Amino acid sequence: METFGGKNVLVIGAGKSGFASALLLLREEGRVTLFDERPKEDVERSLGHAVPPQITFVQGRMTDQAAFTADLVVLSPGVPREKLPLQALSGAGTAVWGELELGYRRFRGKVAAVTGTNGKSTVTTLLGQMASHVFPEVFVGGNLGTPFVEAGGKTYDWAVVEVSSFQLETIVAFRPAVAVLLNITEDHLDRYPDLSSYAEAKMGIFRNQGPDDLAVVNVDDPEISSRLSGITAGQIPFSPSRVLDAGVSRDGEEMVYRGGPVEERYPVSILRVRGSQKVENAMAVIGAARAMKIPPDVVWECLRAFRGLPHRVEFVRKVREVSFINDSKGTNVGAVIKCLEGFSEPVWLIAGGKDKGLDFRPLREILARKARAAILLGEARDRMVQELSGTVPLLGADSLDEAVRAAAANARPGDVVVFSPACSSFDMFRSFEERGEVFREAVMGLSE
Ligand code: UMA
Repeated sequence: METFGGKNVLVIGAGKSGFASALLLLREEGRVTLFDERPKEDVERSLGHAVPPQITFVQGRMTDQAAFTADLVVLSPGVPREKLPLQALSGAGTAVWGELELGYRRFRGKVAAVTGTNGKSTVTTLLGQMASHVFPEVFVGGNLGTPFVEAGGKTYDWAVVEVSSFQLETIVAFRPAVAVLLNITEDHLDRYPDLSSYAEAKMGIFRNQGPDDLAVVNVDDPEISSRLSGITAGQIPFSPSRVLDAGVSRDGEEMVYRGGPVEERYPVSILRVRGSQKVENAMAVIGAARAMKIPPDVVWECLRAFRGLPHRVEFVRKVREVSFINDSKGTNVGAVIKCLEGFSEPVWLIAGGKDKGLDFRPLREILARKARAAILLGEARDRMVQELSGTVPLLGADSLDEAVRAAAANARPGDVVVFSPACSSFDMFRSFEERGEVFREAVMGLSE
């Protein structure tokens, strides 16, 4: 294993993943410089840690001059690649890795990786729970929250890692034994020129796999099914709508896995989570569990016991017969559609946030079918009004609290108020979690 003792290492971005990478490289006795556009005090406050004195902190962008003296550049997922002289660096033979790549090179054990536009945290968590029932040492993390590099230095049976398109942009050798791709719909168009480039970044999860590895793929998704020929790993397909000869499919009220002589059946009724995406997520987990040789009784029990993650179609409270649902993690249009599909009651949708350049028009049909009205807020509000007008009444709000109060004042008994923003949170909040908590507090503050 190549280590960086005594070598010159530059880490770009001092967030969770950059800081964890810097600490790992410091333990290897690398000479580490950490760059961030924010002042050191801000960075330390959000990390909740001081940057150790052995790490040189530089506020600002990495200069070309610094780049060309480096033995390794570690790029954080939130830093766009265009900010680095990548071609020149590769010409000079300098390694440019993301934290995922560094984590992979330091990891001892097998890796199951999960990506997709929506559902990846849920699938990673559930698969991680199943794996932890069967194998003594399991790491669960990645984009979900705990950086993968934190697993370095110890031996594991498996890592179950959520990986994002940003992280997959900076892999070199990352090769998961099991790779899961859930779905691909528009997201992050402030980072990618079009859906196709975003989809190609997601397909990177399969790039280094060989025939002994396994790929669990949603063959109902047109962006995925049109790219299946590029996968060299063995495939376990899943389809929420069709019956497949092999793989995981829906047969009436059952989810069925078929592989050679093996057949396993799981009733949809054992799933206790809300939302229409629950079957798709469960099928992906069943396929991945089979790839990891997790016994069916463990799969069944964990599917049955799982109650869902916070901020994902999460029930908060009923006030005067109106239910309030927190889906703050619904940060793109596809997630909102899937969330709304799960409700038969009339919906008051609260949406809006940071504008990522997504097309909001695919929401028109579902709003007309499911919603009484939409209450819009945040940076994307005006564009949402333009693209959604003529569907249902559109109201405006200047804060999440005001939106919740407006919905509560207008909703009728039996309605459901759904906060599923279709946007990221960074215009008004630090994270989707903070935004979800603010929503929850506003709902808890309503009087009966
Ligand atoms: N920064 C710069 N220059 C830039 C951009 C950022 O200096 O041009 C600095 C910021 O000031 C900040 C740091 O870089 O101090 C932030 O780095 P980062 O945005 O890469 O974030 P991390 O804190 O390292 O968190 C990352 C993931 N963030 C992103 O991909 C944007 C986290 O996913 C992940 O949990 C964490 O690593 C651990 O793996 C978050 C996310 O929003 C939850 N992911 C996206 C999603 O799920 O849709 C992909």
